[in-house]
Parts: sequence; structure tokens; C-alpha cells
Amino acid sequence: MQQFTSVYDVADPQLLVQAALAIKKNPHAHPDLGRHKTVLLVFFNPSLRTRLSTELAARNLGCNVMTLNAAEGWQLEFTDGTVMDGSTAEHIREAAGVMSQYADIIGVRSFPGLQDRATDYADEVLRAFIAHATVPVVSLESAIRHPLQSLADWVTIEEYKRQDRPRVVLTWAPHPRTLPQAVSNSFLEWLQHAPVELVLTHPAGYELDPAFVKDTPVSHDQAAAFAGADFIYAKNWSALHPYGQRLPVATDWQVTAAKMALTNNAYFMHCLPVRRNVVVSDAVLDSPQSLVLPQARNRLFAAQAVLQQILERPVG
Ligand code: SN0
Repeated sequence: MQQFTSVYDVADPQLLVQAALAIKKNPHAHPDLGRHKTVLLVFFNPSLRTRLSTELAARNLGCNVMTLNAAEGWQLEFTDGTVMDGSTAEHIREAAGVMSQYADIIGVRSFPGLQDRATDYADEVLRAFIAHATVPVVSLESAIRHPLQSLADWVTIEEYKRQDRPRVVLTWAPHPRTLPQAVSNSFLEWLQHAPVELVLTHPAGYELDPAFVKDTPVSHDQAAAFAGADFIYAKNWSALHPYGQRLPVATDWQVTAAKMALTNNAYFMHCLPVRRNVVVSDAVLDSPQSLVLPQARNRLFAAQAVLQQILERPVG
């Protein structure tokens, strides 16, 4: 693997899922693979799971790890040809070039601005790192995708499924803030490659980008979507039209025990951080059906599988 930004960077996603599950059985099988290699993790936005799991994954492979809180650093310029007489102090051309002098792999987290759809969907920060770094780049959640999360989600579904082709329902849920579409876009993109019956449910107005939905069935009836579900994956996202906004929703979309009772004793999944009693009730989150901690644990093996395949790539 030369870079990791979406499912399309992976030759065989099912094999990567199996690789992560194998790593889970023996996380210390390759303690020297990353000897004298350095992984640099650059965060423009907050992180708990991604930072800790990716650092630990890199260390399990014997890598050096450096983490940079880029929000505290020089303000970077991403536009070419700009006269830099304003607030940006360093161009991404130099910044990514310099980072490549020290790092063998660069991870980047950059959230969308949620102001302009075209700007966000161009995924400028991640694309600029790929363009100007001379080493492999790993997305730690970009403006429009969160591939390490989705890989861990698929691993978790593979681990907990009770039958072939489980029914997996991605449901919109309420939130007090405006959030990116990245986790949901990515979940669809990855699970479309998985042996599951994938269903998307959201209130009218919260349509996701058709480039990510593709032919996934969409329902505006949450109860109907939950019927017979084996996995309920809850996530809030802001609207595409008007872009980055919260819309009034007539009915309550919170995941509750009463709604979980409509399912096939489904497991509950969420990428975290989660707003208790807004996105999902305590009763569901604290029930034995909740997979949020196993899901978070699988972030480690997902990251380790990706770093391992990048470290093992043929160089030439
Ligand atoms: C981010 C998101 O993309 O939705 C990261 C998820 C992995 N979530 C948030 O920003 C939640 C922030 C909040 O205030 O609850």
C-alpha cells in the first residue's frame, strides 16, 4: 500500500480486515518491522482514539512516533501562487517537504470547514500533503472520509456477526452541533465492499453525497429500517443543502431501547465521541449490545494493519 486515504487505496479490503483480525490475535508478531522508521502524526483538529491507537500501532511495529499538534503551529498556506503577506506563515510545499525529511510515513487529520461544500469535498489539506510529501500519507480523518474508523468498523462487524450477510443500518441521529459527513461517507464507502446488507436511514433533507451513497438503499422511516437489523450504526452529520447546516427534524431520531427492540437483537455501534441521551440513550450505550469499546479497541488493529502494509510495500 502506497497511501491510505480511502477504501480505493486498498487492493483487497476483505484481506485487510482479515489482516487486522490476525494482528489482534498477535499484535507483537512484527516488533522490528518499523525499526529506524518514523511515523509523524499531524493533527489540525482534536483526537482521542485516532491519536492513541495510531501511536500504539506504530510502536507495536517498532516505529518511532512523533505527534504534532498543527493547530498550535505556524498557520499553513495551502493555495499556490498566493502572496503570503497575511496570517499564513508557511506554505504546505515547505511544511510537507520538511516533514518528509524526518518521517517515513505522515498521518494527517483535518476536519472540514463546513462553510463551502466544493472546498470541503476537494479535501484540500489531505490532497496537499499527498502532493507535497515525498513519503506515504495516511488519512487520520479528512474533510470527507475517516477510513481508519471504517476499517475498524468493518473488523468489528466481521467479529460480531451471527450470520452471513448481516443487516447493517447506518442511522442519522441528532446532535447539538454541526458535524462533518466524513464518518458516514466512509462507512458507506467501505461497507459497500463488505458481505453485508447495508441500509441508510435519515430524515428527509439529510441526504448524503450520491457519490458515497451509490446504490445503498435509503429510507426516511427509521423504524422500518431498524426492523430485522443486526447492527445499528448511529452517527450525526450536517446537511449538504444548505451546506453544513442543522435542519429542523419533526420526529425524534435518538437511538433508544424502544427502537432497538425493533431490531434482530442488534448490536449498537458508534465511532465516538458520543453525546449521551442526544445521539443514543444511556440504556442502549450501557447495554451488553453496545460495541463502542470493542470498536475503539479495533482502531488499534486497523491502524496496525495499515501501517504494516505500508511498511511492507515494495519500494522502487
Ligand atoms: C467528529 C466527526 O467527524 O463527527 C469526529 C468523529 C470521529 N466528531 C465530532 O467532532 C464530535 C464533536 C462534539 O462536539 O460532539
